[in-house]
Amino acid sequence: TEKKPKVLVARKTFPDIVERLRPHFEVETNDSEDGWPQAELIRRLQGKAGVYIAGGEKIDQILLDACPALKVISTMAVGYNNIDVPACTARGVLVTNAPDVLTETTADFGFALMMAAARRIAESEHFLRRGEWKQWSVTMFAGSDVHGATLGILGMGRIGQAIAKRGALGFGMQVIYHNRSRLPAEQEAPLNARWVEKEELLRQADHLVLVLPYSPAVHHIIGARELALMKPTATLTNIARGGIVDDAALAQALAAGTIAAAGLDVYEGEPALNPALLTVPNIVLTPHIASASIPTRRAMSGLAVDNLIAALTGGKPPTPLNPEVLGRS
Ligand code: 8YV
Repeated sequence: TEKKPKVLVARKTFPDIVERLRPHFEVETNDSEDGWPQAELIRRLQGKAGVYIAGGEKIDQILLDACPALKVISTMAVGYNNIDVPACTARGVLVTNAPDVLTETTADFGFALMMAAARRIAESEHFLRRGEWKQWSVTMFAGSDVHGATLGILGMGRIGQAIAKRGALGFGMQVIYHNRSRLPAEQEAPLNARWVEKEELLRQADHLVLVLPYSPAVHHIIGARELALMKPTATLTNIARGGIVDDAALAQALAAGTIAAAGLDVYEGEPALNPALLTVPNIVLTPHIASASIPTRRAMSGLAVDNLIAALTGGKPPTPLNPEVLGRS
């Protein structure tokens, strides 16, 4: 009898979803909540044909060279800046990600973070918890309006468009966006959305939300210079990736009143945080949970498993990133 291929589930996930792999593969799982150190990941990948990962595992040339049996990398994230896709393609390794299933949940969270920043929800809660609420005042934690304001979106992909839809249809916002490519007019119209240059986006947005994929080309694309172009009443929300924002410059801008408030779900060097971010009050900070609803995390995990099964059993993986690999034997 032919032996089943071996796969590694490098991130602990829903046990019933992992079960779906067992009829097809010999499965090794990570049962701790933490990712493995790189050397450990490489060691456990020996002889494995496929691996299930999340956004945190680094798949680079060194790992690929050290794991010649590896044929498929399936991430449960939509973002894949942790994976050297060209290096995988060069070696005939298929990479799949998990788009679409997290779009609406992530847009919900981006909107929530933006609203929390605008209306100073975290800041005022901390004040309350510290026992500092002694009297009511007219301007106490008065923030800025979300409804009717100008929503700026940097990165108008699936999640950006879902945020625009919330702003335009639910909150009567004007939407401006900047993206490498402009949406066709029939897609812009229902979102009340207008493409603008990046500088105009920074100058005009009342609430700026970052939803672009990370690449070295966009490292610190929001730094001191860009923050200085924004309105002093504006908010900045980052649900994209750490490194897009210069966190040190942001902390400084918030302390100086260059902008009013920020909402961050992602950080440079996370899970470590630039300590300066913790010293400014006008910021709401969450630990990379924008896609974290149970149904969505189950859907992401399920899609990653579907991709792994299809790719290694001669099927058609639903969401390949380098489908050109599939034709090769
Ligand atoms: C994930 C994400 O939670 O999909 C992404 O790109 O950043 C998040 O949805 C995380 O990367 C785990 O896969």
